[in-house]
Amino acid sequence: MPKGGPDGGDGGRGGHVVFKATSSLNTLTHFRFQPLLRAEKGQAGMGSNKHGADGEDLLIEVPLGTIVRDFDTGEVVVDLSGEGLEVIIAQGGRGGLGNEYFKSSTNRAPRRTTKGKDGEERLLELELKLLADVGLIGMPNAGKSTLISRISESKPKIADYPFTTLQPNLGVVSLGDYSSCVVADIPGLIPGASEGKGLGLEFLRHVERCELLLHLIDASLPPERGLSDFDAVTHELSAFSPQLAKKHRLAVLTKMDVTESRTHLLKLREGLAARGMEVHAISAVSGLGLDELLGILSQMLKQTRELEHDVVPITQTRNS
Ligand SMILES: Nc1nc2c(ncn2[C@@H]2O[C@H](COP(=O)(O)OP(=O)(O)OP(=O)(O)O)[C@@H](O)[C@H]2O)c(=O)[nH]1
Ligand SMILES: [Mg+2]
Repeated sequence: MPKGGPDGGDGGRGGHVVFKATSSLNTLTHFRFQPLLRAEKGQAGMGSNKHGADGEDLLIEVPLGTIVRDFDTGEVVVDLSGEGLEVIIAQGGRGGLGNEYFKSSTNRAPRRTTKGKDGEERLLELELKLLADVGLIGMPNAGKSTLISRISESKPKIADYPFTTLQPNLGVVSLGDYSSCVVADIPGLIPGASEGKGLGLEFLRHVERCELLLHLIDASLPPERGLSDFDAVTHELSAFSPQLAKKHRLAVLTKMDVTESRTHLLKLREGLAARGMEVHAISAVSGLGLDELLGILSQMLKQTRELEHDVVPITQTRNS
């Protein structure tokens, strides 16, 4: 200000781009339509020593279990595996300093200002690996969605044709004694899923983090078919990843309310036992075996949870 001394305020900080993990989202599809995420600019500093306002942070919700990687190096930036976890994915720029800042006893009329610092710009790749304790796997039509709808609040579409489920569904299942677990229903697997056939491949990685897999087999089909379906899914698991094949897996015979299922039961049990599987029979329609199944889940998860400790690598959490 002529004859009035320096009065240029500092510029505001640019907004950060922040990711927040939430269990209420199950897919990353919203990023497909909105791939460029830009937080608000900081305002320029103004006369009368007014600082520019900071830009608003851009808070983007991502599904719990999203892994953020640097697109070029493939390095994991953050694994958003904690509900509500907020992480700054790109730092906002710093506002420049106005001439007021440079005022001193020896320099009463500084003409100096500094430019701000550009905000961070990053190319990132997001991969979703849902966080569920228990994964439901099996051929299309095995009854996965029907089961999750019976034991949780999740209400997926259920129908008498393959590939009814197109996106994974998560459901919280109460296990009594104040504990609960998250169950994931994924689209059906077919032979060749590990090479990309059907829908399975894209979703197999969701069960990579599960403690336990329930492998559903439609008992109303002829037992030979049930067993060959079982083998086909087993094969896809190991072809996808050896770790996945090594996961604790329980065979669950479904649709036991159907008359044919009862006549198939013995053969299926024998065949699965010969494959080293523990077998459990249920009907999601009549409710047969469901309480026992949840009891088994509760026991198994208790064991694994006692061994496990939660370690989440975090780069920088917001407000820290
Ligand atoms: N009778 C009887 N029918 C069942 C039972 N569970 C599932 N079904 C039927 O089997 C069909 C397939 O069930 P879904 O739950 O959609 O099967 P899914 O495994 O989720 O199938 P995809 O999503 O296509 O992989 C539907 O017509 C269900 O009504 C059961 O316990 N008893
Ligand atoms: Mg389904």
